[in-house]
Amino acid sequence: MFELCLVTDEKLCLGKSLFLVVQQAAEGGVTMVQLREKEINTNEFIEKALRIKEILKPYKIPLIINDRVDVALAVKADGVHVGQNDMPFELLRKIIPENMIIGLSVETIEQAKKAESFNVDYLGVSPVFTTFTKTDLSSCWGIAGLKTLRSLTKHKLIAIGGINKSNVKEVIQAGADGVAVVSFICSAKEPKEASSELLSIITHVTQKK
Ligand code: TZP
Ligand code: MG
Repeated sequence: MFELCLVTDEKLCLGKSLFLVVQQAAEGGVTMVQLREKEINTNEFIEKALRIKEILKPYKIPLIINDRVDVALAVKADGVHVGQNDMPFELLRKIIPENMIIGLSVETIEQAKKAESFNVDYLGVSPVFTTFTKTDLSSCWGIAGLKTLRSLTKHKLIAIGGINKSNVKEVIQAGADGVAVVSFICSAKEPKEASSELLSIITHVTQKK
C-alpha cells in the first residue's frame, strides 16, 4: 500500500484536470493517493475528495487527506496525513476511527524519535531531496539521513521530495518502504507511464531487499 503515493497538486498538472491525472496514475499503478490542497475552500475540498474517492474505488487505492482532519472524516477517507504544525498526533489518534491510516511527516531526528512511541502507520521522510514543489523546508535528509532514520525507527518510511525515476532506486535501497511524488507524476506528459515506470523500479528493488 505504501510503495508509490501520488500527492496531488493541480497547479503542476500542466493544464490537465486533477481528476484525469489521478485516473491515469491509478491506471499506472500508484498504490496510494494523498489529496493535498492548500488554496481551496472546505466545500470545494470535500467535492474534490468525494470525486477522487469514486475514481479510486474500483482500483481499491486508499485515499489520504492532507492535513484537514475534518475533511478526512467527512468524506470517510482511508486516512489522513499530518505535518509537525498540524493536529498533534496524540489528539488525532483519539478523534479518528481506529482503522484510519495516519501518516506523519518528520523533518528532524528529534521528531522521528518522538514518533517512536506513536501508533502511526508511516512516517513521511520530508524532504529527501530539494524540490521546487514545497519551498518552506529547511534541510534535506539526503540518502545518508534516510539510512540513519531507517536504523532508528520501527515505522514504515515513505520518502518525499525531489523523487524521480533516476533516484528512486537509491531511495528504496536506503531503506524507504515507498515514495511519495508530486511533480514526477502530476507534471508528466503521460502520468500513467510515469507511475508504472516508478512502480516497476520500486517493485524490482523491493524484491531484492
Ligand atoms: N512535502 C515534502 S517535499 C513535498 C511535500 C509535499 C513536495 C514534493 O514534491 P515533488 O514534486 O515530488 O518534489
Ligand atoms: Mg500539513
